[in-house]
Amino acid sequence: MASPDAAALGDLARELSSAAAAGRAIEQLSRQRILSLTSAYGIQLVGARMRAEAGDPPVGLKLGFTSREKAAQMGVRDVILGVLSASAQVSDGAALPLRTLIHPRVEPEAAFLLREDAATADLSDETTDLLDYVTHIAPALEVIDSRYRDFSFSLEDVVADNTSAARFAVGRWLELGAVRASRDLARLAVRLEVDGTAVATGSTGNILGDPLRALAAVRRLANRYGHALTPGGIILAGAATAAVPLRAGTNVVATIEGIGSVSVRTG
Ligand code: OOG
Ligand code: MG
Repeated sequence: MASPDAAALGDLARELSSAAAAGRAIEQLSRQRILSLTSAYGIQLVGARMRAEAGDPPVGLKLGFTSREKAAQMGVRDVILGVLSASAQVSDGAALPLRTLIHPRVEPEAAFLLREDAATADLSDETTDLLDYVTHIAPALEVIDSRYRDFSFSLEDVVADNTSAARFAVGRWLELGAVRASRDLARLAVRLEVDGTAVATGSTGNILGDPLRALAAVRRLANRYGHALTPGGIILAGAATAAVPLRAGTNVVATIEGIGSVSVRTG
């Protein structure tokens, strides 16, 4: 088995993008070739660039596997970074059609909003603290939808597949300083409800011990693999619980104690 060259990375990005467009799962890329983590991020970034060129620009970044429960659910260890594209965003309270998705799952998350000048942050400087660039925090939910059969993959596969990113919704932004003045961000209860029933519960502390630690992970991974910060962009800090399969015709609500709720109606 050989490793993919630059042209092959483009072909693999197109294969994943076609799978997403058709709503059909494909075999894990790592079954047919040797896939390094660097090649996997290369495929992910080519895919994001192709979407941007087609009029769907990045609006932020997301972390995956920041929660131990999630990492155990998927059998992986490392934290991973993905790109949030504009078309993936669904408004709070809006309809979210599942028709085009393969086997969607939902997870409750926390989102950070970056300042306009965040894109000027020197990511290669280890003393750069992205917290200095965060203005707001909000409850969020992410819908993940692996393009791989059976939602099963290696770390490299899921990185190439843009960390299963499919849809996300963000609730009302609160000023981070004000929230931190009255709350310990590492100890807020998180709840995911479907049609009024709690289907997953956890704590913001499940996100790397403290969701603010997500910012250091974003700096490190973005610098290492070549992701850019979007001015005024969104950062999804990662799930606080395991992901829950989504069904059509339900009302899904993610709540972070003291911060608020965000919802979508699946169709
Ligand atoms: C990868 C995405 C993980 C999170 O919040 O942990 C993720 C997957 O589980 O398919 O988004
Ligand atoms: Mg997630």
